[in-house]
Amino acid sequence: MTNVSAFKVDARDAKLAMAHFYVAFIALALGGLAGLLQVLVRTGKVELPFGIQYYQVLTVHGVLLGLILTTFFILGFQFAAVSRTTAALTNGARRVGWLGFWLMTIGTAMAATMVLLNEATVLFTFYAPLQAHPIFYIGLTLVVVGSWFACGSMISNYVKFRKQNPGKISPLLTFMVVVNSVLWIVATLGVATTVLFQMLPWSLGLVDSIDVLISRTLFWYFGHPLVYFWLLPAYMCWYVVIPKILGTKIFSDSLARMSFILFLIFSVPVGFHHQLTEPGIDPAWKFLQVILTFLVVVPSLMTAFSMFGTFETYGRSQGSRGLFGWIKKLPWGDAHFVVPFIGMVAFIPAGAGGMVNASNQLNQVVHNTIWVTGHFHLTLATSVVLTFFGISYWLVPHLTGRVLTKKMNQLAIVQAIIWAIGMGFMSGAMHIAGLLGAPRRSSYSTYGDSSQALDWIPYQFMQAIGGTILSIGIILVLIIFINLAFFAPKGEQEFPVGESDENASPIPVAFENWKLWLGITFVLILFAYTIPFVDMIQNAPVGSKGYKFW
Ligand code: HAS
Ligand code: CU
Repeated sequence: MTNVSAFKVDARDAKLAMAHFYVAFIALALGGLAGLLQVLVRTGKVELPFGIQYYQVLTVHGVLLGLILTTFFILGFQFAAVSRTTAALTNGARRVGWLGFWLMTIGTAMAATMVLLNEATVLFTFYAPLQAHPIFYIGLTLVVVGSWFACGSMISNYVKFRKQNPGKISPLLTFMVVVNSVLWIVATLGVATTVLFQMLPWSLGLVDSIDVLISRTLFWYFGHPLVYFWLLPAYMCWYVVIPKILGTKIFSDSLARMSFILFLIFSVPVGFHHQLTEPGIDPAWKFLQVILTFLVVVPSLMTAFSMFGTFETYGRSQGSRGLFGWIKKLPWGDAHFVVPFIGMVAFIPAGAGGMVNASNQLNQVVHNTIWVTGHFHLTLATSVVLTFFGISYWLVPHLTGRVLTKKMNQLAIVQAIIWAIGMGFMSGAMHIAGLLGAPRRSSYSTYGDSSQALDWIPYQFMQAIGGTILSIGIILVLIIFINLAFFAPKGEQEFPVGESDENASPIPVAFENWKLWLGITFVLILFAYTIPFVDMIQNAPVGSKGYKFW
């Protein structure tokens, strides 16, 4: 098992994965710069040059980091994971993968140009009544369609495996990639519908008005599973890669598959937890979706349980004693472990905050405050992103035929610690200010000189300190990425994939029963959304010129 080359990602697939990573890390550089500008502007001491608008910078930041960095990184990682654990892509599948990549890249360039021209200052959620230039929506559509090509290409590899190995269970990592790809396809149907049938015709001037409630509901039908599309690749690393890095077995292959299936089933019918304060949706349906939201917390609790199980098993095998003795035995000098581990620790308060958000009454306190911004900087910008950095520290050299040197390993650990400190300040200040009622998405200038503005100044400064520290963190990641892509010494870096215990009970074949899982997924979606949509359409307001769009 020590022969690394037997477990390598095919060289042609490696190129495809790396192409995705180049775009992802360029997005990180530009989006990070926008983030720094924002925290500085929010202190009220710095003004943006050249007439650039605050909300324009905020849009650049959110779109590049929340939508572009994530999608490109995830698809690149998933291509590599499938190629490594199943088989190299067929030539046809690889071509479809490249087609998807170019569609996404062209779409990104179109959308980014419009944002930079201040023609699409609509924030990363881009929902009505904010309106962008049609080219922005066409660009986003190309990104989504391109991602469908990518997902189709990965799924085709899995289908081929199933045909060639009847009755055999698929490799865990490939199975996880398929779940996440299916989740993504189901989710993006919502955003594609609102963009193509509502926003684009409206922005082209073909219709005078659109139904904002329907548009927002379609957006959040997509927006919540979107956050799990970000999270699941991090969970792939936690479940499958971390045990191998520790040199121990996967805690339970079946449990990991079960938790992924639960994400598929419960991710989509929960979008109303972003709309709890919106009129026009019957509280009974909001209540139902809140219950479903608490059900989708379960697979995360299973993941936490599984991770603690892995760490403790490893610690005991190294001779640890007592309840927390295993902590001392963990490999604290190995960036491949430490970086995602910091992400995991952050996910404990991050997840608790999510449950606060989802609790109807508590949501009334935090909704539209900067608490929510604090929440997603812990979930996405810490747990998920640090895990992505951790992945790239072995995956990039694996793909480029290089190795992570001791020096870079040290720098990676320093980077993650800097990230944790910076985010501690920034996200901490956001959570506290949010509880005190500070609005989200506001610049100093929005408050004017009101006394309210003065209340938030100490918190804005804490955010600026945190944001500045984070910018140093971004510079370090970029240094490491460039080193691993172009300059690190040649060699063979392992793509770690954990194995199950030989004594584990067999994995139920029911996990591969897609008719069953997709069936349940659609039934739940129909249950949670049909009547609310009928209500919205029947009670739709009439547009300004008497035009009723739906
Ligand atoms: Fe969220 C808003 C609810 C998870 C991202 N969320 C957002 C927004 C974003 C986002 C971007 O219900 C803002 C959207 C906007 O612009 O308006 N969220 C939840 C819930 C969860 C959750 C219930 N969110 C995430 C994840 C995200 C993310 C993950 C990105 C990746 N969120 C909400 C709600 C809102 C919301 C409302 C709307 C708020 C509003 O009013 O607008 C759950 O999935 C969380 C479950 C997590 C756990 C934690 C398990 C812990 C683990 C770590 C184990 C650690 C170990 C290490 C083993 C239960 C797995 C231990 C070692 C030691 C030594 C200690
Ligand atoms: Cu959500």
